[in-house]
Amino acid sequence: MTDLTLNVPEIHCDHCKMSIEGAVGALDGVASARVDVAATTVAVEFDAPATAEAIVAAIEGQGYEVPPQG
Ligand SMILES: [Cu+2]
Repeated sequence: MTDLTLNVPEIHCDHCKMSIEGAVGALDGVASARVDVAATTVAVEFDAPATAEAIVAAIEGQGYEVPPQG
């Protein structure tokens, strides 16, 4: 299991939380997806076939920019 935490600055409310958790959680291989609205982070636990790239793409697909991390 891989833990990935992404900072997504455009997260600002429970709608963002529901949209992102729904999209990321629907990916095959994702065990859990949790958005912290106050911290603007998305914490994901996943295994193959999910990838970090697919998770970022799912977030971007909901309309949120995922800036370079780190
Ligand atoms: Cu929002």
